[in-house]
Amino acid sequence: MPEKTALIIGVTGQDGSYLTELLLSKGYRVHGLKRRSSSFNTARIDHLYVDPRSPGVRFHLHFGDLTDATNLCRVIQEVQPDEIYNLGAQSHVQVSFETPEYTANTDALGTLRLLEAMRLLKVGEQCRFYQASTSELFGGIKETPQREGTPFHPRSPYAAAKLYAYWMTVNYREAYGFHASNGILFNHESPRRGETFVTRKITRAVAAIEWGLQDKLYLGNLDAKRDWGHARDYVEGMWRIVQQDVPDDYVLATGEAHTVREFVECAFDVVGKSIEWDGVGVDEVGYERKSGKPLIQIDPRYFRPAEVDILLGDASKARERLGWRQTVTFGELVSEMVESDLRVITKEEGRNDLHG
Ligand code: NDP
Ligand code: GDR
Repeated sequence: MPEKTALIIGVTGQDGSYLTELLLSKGYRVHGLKRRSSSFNTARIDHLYVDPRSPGVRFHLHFGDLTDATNLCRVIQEVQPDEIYNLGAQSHVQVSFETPEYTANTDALGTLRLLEAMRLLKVGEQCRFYQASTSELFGGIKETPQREGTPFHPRSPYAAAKLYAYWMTVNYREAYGFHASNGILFNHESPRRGETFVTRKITRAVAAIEWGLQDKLYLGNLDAKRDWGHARDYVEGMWRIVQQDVPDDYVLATGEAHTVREFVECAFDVVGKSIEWDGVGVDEVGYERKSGKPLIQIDPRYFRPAEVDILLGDASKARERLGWRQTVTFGELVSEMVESDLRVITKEEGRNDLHG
């Protein structure tokens, strides 16, 4: 089989790093778009990077940005990819309320810029396109489980921007015959998850509290329910979506939802701390049962202007057509993230002595 070339937008993110690993393991040549930053932003892919002067290098990085159409055109023209994965986004829901215009520019118009670049450069006929769509599209829909035909009701500037990107992907498929597909992915996490998403915020805090470096964890809405899977499983699904002869849209989800509160309990459980809750609303506190020490407190700053109460997906279509299923359970995911942060935090703080 001839070697394929993939271009990953958002290569430095959680999913970008796992997808790069997957595609390299399949023999792909992988090109990634990375943003210029005043500090290093390649920690998640540093282990994959090889000096470009070495022979047989298959992983290459290009500077670029979804807000820069000429840059996207140039990179696509240079790389001539067989597959483009658009994982680039301002991906934080809470932050999108503070930066709605930037979020729209990157997440909505950025997707349009990519699709237009493919059309203008006439690569759309041979190049396949994957759009990182999201369960946030369902937002306000309380009816569960949510699947491909479920109506959309975005509840944030992020979700509204992603809704535009979703439909433009469908539109380029219908209007120009592009092989363009949406993966409607429910939350997926890992030890590489950004530190300000709730799961990683919790697992980092568990580790820091365990090592005596932090007293308390401040959180927002403990009752939100999410369908949490492992990012490594989900990038496998992305690849399978792109390999289909006919482009289409697919939900990837575990079919199991847990509250933020349950995630907290499960994470503290990994280090042998059992949590007891007392109080209501913003006065609720989570205590360590044994010592009575308050460990979790509510901070209203973390409540969102419009919340998404429940996301729970039905991935039957992906199971039947792609043969995709998740391999990591909720408990395994939480344990892996806590165990990893127990190692990372001590290393960061230079407190490796505490391992002993
Ligand atoms: P991350 O936030 O970890 O990664 C986002 C990536 O996009 C980073 O590489 C980031 O670069 C890059 N990026 C941000 N802004 C721009 C821009 N203006 N131009 C080019 N690149 C940009 O997200 P995840 O890996 O978790 O998610 C991948 C994609 O999937 C995102 O589009 C997200 O919205 C979507 N998604 C994620 C889900 C999840 O649960 N993880 C679920 C459903 C959809 P930098 O590193 O420099 O910040
Ligand atoms: P989400 O992820 O909004 O689902 O978007 P996040 O982890 O930020 O929030 C999940 C839920 O936890 C509640 N929550 C808190 N969230 C954060 N970040 N910090 C807190 O302190 C906190 N306390 C409670 C939130 O209110 C929310 O209900 C993620 C992103 O990866 C998106 O890019 C992606 O599209 C969706 O998942 C599917």
